[in-house]
Amino acid sequence: MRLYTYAGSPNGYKVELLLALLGRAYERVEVPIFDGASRTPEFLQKNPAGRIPVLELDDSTFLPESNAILWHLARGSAYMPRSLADQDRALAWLMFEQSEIEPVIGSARFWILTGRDRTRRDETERRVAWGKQSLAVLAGVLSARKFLVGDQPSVADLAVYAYTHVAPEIALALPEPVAAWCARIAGLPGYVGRVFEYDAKARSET
Ligand SMILES: N[C@@H](CCC(=O)N[C@@H](CS)C(=O)NCC(=O)O)C(=O)O
Repeated sequence: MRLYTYAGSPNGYKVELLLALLGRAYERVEVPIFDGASRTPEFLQKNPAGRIPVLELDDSTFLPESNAILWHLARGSAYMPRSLADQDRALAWLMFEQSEIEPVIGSARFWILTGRDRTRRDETERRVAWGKQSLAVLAGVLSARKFLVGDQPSVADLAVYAYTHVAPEIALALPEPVAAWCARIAGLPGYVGRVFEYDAKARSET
């Protein structure tokens, strides 16, 4: 298994977190996305959308989209909910993450940390306010239960955790139930944290 990823990306991190929790071996290939490395003809063969993460499987096929990769890796593991009904619920959280967290908290964070907010102030403010609403949704759910689906950590928690736990970097405070849930995830055996840093090229908008 080979993972094409970028160290500054929480989308890439969510996959590496699950791989670590599962104790799975893989080859890691760093893709300098701000040098255009995810847009070369060669990389576009792996993912026509030109984005990381991409997982190269043992049969030499490529799987893009962080949450699809999580789903693939979680199959047959303790991180896949047992019942089909709970699997449906986990899938709903993966969709929630891609519509209410990643393009919301993730985009606002990227713009603010790389100075891109200066050219899109209104949109940044809109997404920060929207991110606050998404965190409130999570707080409501997590005030009543320990994990997002059932009473065990699952693929749903890992997908949602990646951009949620870094929300405080853009002054989006985590409501108490969400902070407590993040601490539960960070306490899982095999957990790996990550210090995300954008390289200098990420800060220049071309
Ligand atoms: N929905 C995709 C989003 C992936 C994504 O936005 N990747 C960014 C890094 S976080 C990327 O590769 N950007 C490089 C580019 O767009 O050229 C996923 O969850 O995997």
